[in-house]
Amino acid sequence: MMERAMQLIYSPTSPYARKVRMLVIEKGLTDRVEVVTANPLQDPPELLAANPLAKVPALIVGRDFTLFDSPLLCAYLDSLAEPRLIPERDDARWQVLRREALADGILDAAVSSVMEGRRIESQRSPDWLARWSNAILRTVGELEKEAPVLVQRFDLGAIASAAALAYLDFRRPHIDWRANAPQLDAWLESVRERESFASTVPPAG
Ligand SMILES: N[C@@H](CCC(=O)N[C@@H](CS)C(=O)NCC(=O)O)C(=O)O
Repeated sequence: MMERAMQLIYSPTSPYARKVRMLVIEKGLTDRVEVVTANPLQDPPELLAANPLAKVPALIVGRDFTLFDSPLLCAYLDSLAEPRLIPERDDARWQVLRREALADGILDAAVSSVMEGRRIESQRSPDWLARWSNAILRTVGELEKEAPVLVQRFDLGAIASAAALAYLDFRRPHIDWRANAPQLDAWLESVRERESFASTVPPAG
């Protein structure tokens, strides 16, 4: 009997969802994961049923079993098939998850900045915007130290890093992250050729 596909609720511009979609492609799981688009800001019922936090991505694994928060989705999907993109061996595992956390932290600051920028001007906080920009640049600097490892293996740390840097280009183009990250810049260029990256580019706008 054919196994029922899981459903990944995502928005085409969400970088967290892009990370999960890239992992699905890298692992060859596209037949097992059906993608369903949703705008989280409109609180669609299928998203609220899958994730009370009303955030994408969310994964409907089966009846009464949904998962949310992209690191958890990635860990679950990674457990389903080879190749493992989160190593099982201790030290390598924590290093990969640490890189994912750095990249996700860049996203948290960048997404918060985007939302802040959408508020009316009198409600925007220049202090918070500056704080998030500083956090982004410091963390890109930390990821730059990891570039020699990123070029070696396209694991979850690399997928998350590519999704985060590409999101900066997409939504925060005025942040010149390349100035102090030449190795990451060159690495991201090489990632552009991968199908998982090329087929998940967000639509303009
Ligand atoms: N920690 C979450 C963050 C997900 C997230 O913030 N997604 C955004 C879209 S990029 C969202 O759904 N926002 C709607 C909201 O915050 O209400 C993850 O890693 O999945």
